[in-house]
Amino acid sequence: MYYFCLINRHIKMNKLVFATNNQHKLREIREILKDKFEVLSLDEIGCHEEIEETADTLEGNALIKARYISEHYGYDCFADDTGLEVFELGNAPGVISARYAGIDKDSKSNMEKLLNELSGSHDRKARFRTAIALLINNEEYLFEGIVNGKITELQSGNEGFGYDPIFMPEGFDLTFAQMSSEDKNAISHRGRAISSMIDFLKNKK
Ligand code: ITT
Repeated sequence: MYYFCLINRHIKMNKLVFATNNQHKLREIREILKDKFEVLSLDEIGCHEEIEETADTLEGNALIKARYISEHYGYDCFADDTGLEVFELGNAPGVISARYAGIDKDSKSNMEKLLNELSGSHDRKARFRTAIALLINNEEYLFEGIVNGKITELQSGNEGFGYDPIFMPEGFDLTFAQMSSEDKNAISHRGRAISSMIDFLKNKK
């Protein structure tokens, strides 16, 4: 009986909800965490409501999403909020990356707006920054992942999502959208933030 409980506890500890409505992110995270954690989607726990991201920092928004799931559904969970920070534009679009071209706009419009804002500019340095909030056993933890790079003049590649076709990571001649998901995950903002979270969870057990 005691043995059974231990196994059960172990299985439960390996389940984590990822609080995102972005199916691309979900796929990336599942690939990164495969073999380590069973990642449950919002759909799988029956959460279909919109969680409003009202904070003015990535960390604040990640915490809002993770706290919502923990409070309303009682699961251990984590959430990520990601921003593209362009130095020439004072780190815009940053926390408003998803709605840079307007509330109803999509990635195509966001990229077009960014390329217009940067047209003629020689300084195209940028970085992706991800903040992850983890809520486990009612305790909160934050992790960060950054990848430096630049904004290209044109869109290239069909992989990935969001701003990937115009972001070229430092040390590469390819945009994220020209890389396989495995190669992107190995160096990306999200991959790095998740690695920190995995290291933390390993040491916690
Ligand atoms: P959730 O809040 O439901 O997780 P979201 O799509 O709103 O999903 P974010 O606010 O974190 O996610 O993302 C802000 C914007 O940055 C959004 O337009 C994404 O498409 C884009 N983005 C996030 N991660 C990206 C990545 O790895 N590569 C390219 N663009 C990314």
